[in-house]
Formats: sequence, C-alpha cells, structure tokens
Amino acid sequence: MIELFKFGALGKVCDPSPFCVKVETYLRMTDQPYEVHTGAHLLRSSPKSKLPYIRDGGKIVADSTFILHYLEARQDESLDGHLTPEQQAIAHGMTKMIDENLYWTLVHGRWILDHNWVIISKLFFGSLPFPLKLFVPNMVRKNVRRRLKEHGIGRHSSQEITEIGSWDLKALSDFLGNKTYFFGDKPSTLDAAVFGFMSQMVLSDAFSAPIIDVARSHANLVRHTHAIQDKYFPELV
Ligand SMILES: N[C@@H](CCC(=O)N[C@@H](CS)C(=O)NCC(=O)O)C(=O)O
Repeated sequence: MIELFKFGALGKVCDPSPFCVKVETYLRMTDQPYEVHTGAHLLRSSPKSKLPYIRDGGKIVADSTFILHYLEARQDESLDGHLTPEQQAIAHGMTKMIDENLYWTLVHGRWILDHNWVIISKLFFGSLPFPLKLFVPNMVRKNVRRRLKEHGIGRHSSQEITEIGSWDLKALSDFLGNKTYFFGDKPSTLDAAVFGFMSQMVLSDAFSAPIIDVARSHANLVRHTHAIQDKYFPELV
C-alpha cells in the first residue's frame, strides 16, 4: 500500500501544503488505498527535505510532480488518460504556473504579512520547547524571506505580488468557465493541483490576505473547490 508522508490536516484542509493536498486528492480521485504519516518532523526523513513524499514498498518518491508521474505510470487507467496531447500540454503548463508562481504568493501571504506571521508562528512553532521557540521561528521566517528573494517574487511589493497571483487565478477561472472539472465531466491531475491551492484559500479561515480575497472572488473556482472537497474529503466538510 502507498504510504503518504505529509504535515497533517489544518481545520477543513487535509494539509497546509498545497503539494500534499494535490497528492492526497490524486490518490482519492484514483481510488487508491493509502495510509498517511503526519508531522513536520518528517521533513528530516524526506530525501528532498520537503513534503510530500511517498513510499511504495521499497520505493520512495519525493516531490508532488514526480509522485504523480510515478502513480500515473503505475496504474492501468491514468487519471489524465482521457486528455488529448494538447490538453495534457495545457494541464502541464497550468500546473507549473500554480506550483512555481502562484504558490509563492501564498507563501508570501502566510509568512511575510505580519498579521499572518503571528498566526503561523503559533501554529507551526507553538509547541517548541523553551528556549528554541525564542529564535527558531524567526530563523525560519528569515530563510523563507531569502527564498522569496532568490525566486524573484520577493523583490516585488506586496501589492505587486497580489497582482501576480491574481493573473494566475484569472487564467484558471477563465479556463474552468462553467465546466465541472477543467477538462469536462471527469477530473484530471490539473483539478487535483488547483484544489491543492484553492483549498488553502477557500476552506481555511486561518489566514487573511488580499490574494485570498481575490481567490474567493472567483465564484467558479470556489464552486470547484467545494465540489471536490464534498466528493473526495467528505469527512472534512
Ligand atoms: N516541488 C515540491 C515542493 C514541495 C514543497 O515546497 N513543500 C513545502 C511545503 S508547501 C515544504 O516541505 N517546505 C519545507 C521546507 O522547505 O523546509 C513538490 O511539488 O512537492
């Protein structure tokens, strides 16, 4: 059986990491039995020092994109099997837009906006023993700030970062239109990737940020998020 290593549920969201949500949603959409291991300490055993990763018997696969490629190849009927090569190309491009661009607007909203930092430092570091809790949270935040700068997005103002994210959200919303899923009546890996991100914005009230307001202003993306949550994560509704 597949073992999924992730952080753990945050309220109604099955994980605070969009990448962990993407993989778990994929496992549920493809009806695969799996068991979970949860906790930030798992970062230490992760081959890429990030979550998620999976174990399938003796094989370990890290990174949501590698995991989905591995799982797609492993089963008889792939989740994207109904897509044409052209649709698969669009799905790939949009997924990377979420993973490599939109994701960082979420990181900025959670870690850099001061009012959310207060929440995140309690949520993620609240149980650290004294004196670690005095300096570890600020060390990690400094590291996140550095990564945002290196990525490039951290060189923009908060207002510009929201604008960058809102272009991606508009593209997703325009592409979804009135369809149930991004490519019609059947879900695909793109639906799992979008849900990974949108679930953070729509299903959790833990954080507030302009990018969250923008995400919630797209009625069709909100409808898509609730539909996937209701169907694949009924225990969290
Ligand atoms: N490219 C990776 C990204 C995974 C990732 O960035 N995970 C974050 C949580 S959202 C993480 O583990 N961060 C911990 C760290 O960087 O120390 C994937 O697709 O799985």
